[in-house]
Amino acid sequence: MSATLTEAPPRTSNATSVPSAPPPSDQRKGLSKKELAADHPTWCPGCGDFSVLALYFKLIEKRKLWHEKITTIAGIGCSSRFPYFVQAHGAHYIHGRALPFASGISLSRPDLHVFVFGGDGDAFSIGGNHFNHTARKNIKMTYVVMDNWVYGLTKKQTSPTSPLGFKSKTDPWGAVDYPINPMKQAIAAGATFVARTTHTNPNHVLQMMEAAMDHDGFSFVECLSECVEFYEGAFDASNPRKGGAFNVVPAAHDVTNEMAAYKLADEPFPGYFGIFYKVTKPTKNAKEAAIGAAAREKVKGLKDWQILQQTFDKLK
Ligand SMILES: Cc1ncc(C[n+]2csc(CCOP(=O)(O)OP(=O)(O)O)c2C)c(N)n1
Ligand code: SF4
Ligand SMILES: [Mg+2]
Repeated sequence: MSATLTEAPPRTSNATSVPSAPPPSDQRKGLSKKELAADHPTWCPGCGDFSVLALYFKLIEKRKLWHEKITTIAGIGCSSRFPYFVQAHGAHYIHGRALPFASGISLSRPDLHVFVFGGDGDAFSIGGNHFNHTARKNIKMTYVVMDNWVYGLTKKQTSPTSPLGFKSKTDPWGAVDYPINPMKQAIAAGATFVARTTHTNPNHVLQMMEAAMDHDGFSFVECLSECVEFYEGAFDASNPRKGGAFNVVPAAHDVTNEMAAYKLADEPFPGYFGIFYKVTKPTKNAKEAAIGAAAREKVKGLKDWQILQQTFDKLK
């Protein structure tokens, strides 16, 4: 995590409006769930999304991220209602467009950690192109896709991750289109951190979100999150409490080996859980910051009008 995430906010007011200095950053208490929770979530009782929200609160509390250092962005869908329920800066944005919006925040505010939450439809259907491009640009943010294999908000249409044969309002005879594999897609698109977890294993969700947050680059986490209303039991085979198997990524797996990561991602359901892929590559944030610094160096000491004059002179 960058040191700036835990720094106290800058003091901009004068002494009369700020009677005493804020406590040093290492003495400031982490936010409690009470301070982080906004509206009561409107999800159906039993929806997997509750678990992801609770663990997000836990992560913020554990890592002492303060309101002014977090931003929570989402698109549209049940899962994308997420920012409504978080008492921090954020936006519930256009369907499928959470990532470009989040990219702008990430590039312009390096002191914030940008978290994006959303569903499988938002990420891989309408937002499919944005997913690929944000990943290949390696823009620093954490993207958690709450994958329930269905469109929940619009009441049961086939999603890009619905398995073949899934009966929905758009496929009453059963889905005929081959589903995408989010892990393979993320690796192929160029994401530099790719992990998989499931809402039924809270410790693991927290572990994956924390590792993703600490990654300097585009970090993607697929979190299976059951829609109890329109796809009940979808993930039972991954839940030991329902007779399924929760297989963690083997300790010998080399997270920097792309081919090995594909191999893990290719396993049939329930597959593996953990970090499949993690590499270090320069981020777009770092590259743009370097371009900006070099440009500023060239005009160092000049007034704004002199910089403008130089630009006009060049056009002559
Ligand atoms: C441009 C546009 N097209 C379609 C919709 C309707 N719509 C809203 S949410 C959604 C799908 C959401 O599915 P997903 O992202 O999987 O989220 P979930 O509700 O399952 O969490 C659709 C098709 C919309 N709001 N805007
Ligand atoms: S419809 Fe499904 S995804 Fe939406 S809140 Fe209900 S259980 Fe969750
Ligand atoms: Mg969905």
